[in-house]
Amino acid sequence: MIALRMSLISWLMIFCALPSSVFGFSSDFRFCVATAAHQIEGGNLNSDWDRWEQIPGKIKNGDHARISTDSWNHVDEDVRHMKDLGVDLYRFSVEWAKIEPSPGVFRAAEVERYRDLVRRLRAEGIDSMVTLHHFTLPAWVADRGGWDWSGIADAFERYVAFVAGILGPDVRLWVTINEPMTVIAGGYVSDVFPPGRGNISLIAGPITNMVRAHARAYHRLHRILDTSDFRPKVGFAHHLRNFDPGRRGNPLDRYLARKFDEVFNWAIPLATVDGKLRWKVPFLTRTDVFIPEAVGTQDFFGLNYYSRDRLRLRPFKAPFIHRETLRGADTTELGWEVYPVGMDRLLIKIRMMFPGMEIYLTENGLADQDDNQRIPFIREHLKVLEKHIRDGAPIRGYCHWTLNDNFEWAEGYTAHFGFYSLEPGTLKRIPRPSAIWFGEMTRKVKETGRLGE
Ligand code: GCO
Repeated sequence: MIALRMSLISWLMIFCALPSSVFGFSSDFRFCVATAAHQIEGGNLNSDWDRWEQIPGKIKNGDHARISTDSWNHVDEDVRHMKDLGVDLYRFSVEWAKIEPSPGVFRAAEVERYRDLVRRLRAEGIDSMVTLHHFTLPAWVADRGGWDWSGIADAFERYVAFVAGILGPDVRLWVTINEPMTVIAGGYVSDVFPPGRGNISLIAGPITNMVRAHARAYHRLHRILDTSDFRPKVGFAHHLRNFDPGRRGNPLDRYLARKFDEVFNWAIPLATVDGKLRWKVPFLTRTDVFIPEAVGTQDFFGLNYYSRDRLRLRPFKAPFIHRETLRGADTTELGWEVYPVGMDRLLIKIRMMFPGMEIYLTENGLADQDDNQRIPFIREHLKVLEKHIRDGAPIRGYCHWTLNDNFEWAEGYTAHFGFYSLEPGTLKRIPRPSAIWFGEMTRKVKETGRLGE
């Protein structure tokens, strides 16, 4: 009997000592919403994107971001809504074109606005994750060649140092560059983003400069901010997609999917492991450079996950590469396949390639004006996270894209990613049913550690 009681007690002790991950979401798991300055603030007049938006035909309906959600005049409302959503992390970006509108001219007041926001959020129990580059460049950087300019890493580092000097220790989580490969795909492979080069053979230079700029920012942030009891975490936010062959048995399609995966998904993350940035797509693009300063420059893996592409190669029919969606698949307002399994597939790979590295879902979301799909979409993706967390993965947070409907780049205002829609004219924020649900769900998960039914 005594022996039995002993063993019961030992079992109980072992049970209590088990990491909370075995049960699911720990109490310090972060729920979060994500935004980007150009998409929400308005008035970003000294940027490459503002110019781009003036070119007829570039943005659907001739939309532009000059007012957008006018976020600076709606801070009270937006912070209140974040509280309603139950988030304790807000991912937003600071705007280089506003902070350094011409070379070497830095506007402290612009960064102080962000600092006030950070403090304001903190007072409400919400931490900040700050992105330093989210698609837009100052027009003067674009004039010098943008990501092709050999001086861009220096200039980026200077700007980052200025921001860090003001935001300083109030921010623990930093994203240097958001979705570097989306900038490349949109602005260099195709022409839907500035600078609109539309030529895949030109991608090696700008990608190399992005990795260099990231590495310089990474080291500079740590030099400025690390102290004996404070060490911020710095990383990228990578947009990873699942690339699958359009025709399963077709060797051309399989090859294409493999190459997209190699270049779009992994070239940059892997360069932060051994400093080697390399890929090879015969006849189109190849590179092999060593960037020693990039080694070890991800304190966390930031994953933006949305969907998958099925690729079909048609060697004799322009544009040669066709992206398609599985027939009958559930798709969003933008035609993107709803595919939570893809998040699982990518997390498996990330955990294998970056063992032990903390992971943040820096973005996940969907365009869904009617809000019919948002709740199941989020639930299914969170289930995937829960599975990985139970399996011991150090997944630290989930950022939903996004708080309010906003300027969706080339799609203008036709894509509705927000928990809140905006009343035309007044810009009053109106909650979609999923916003209410999300608030209840985050509270329940914080209490129980489980997603539940
Ligand atoms: C991106 C960006 C966001 C988008 C969001 C929805 O992935 O393009 O990070 O700026 O708005 O992803 O497309």
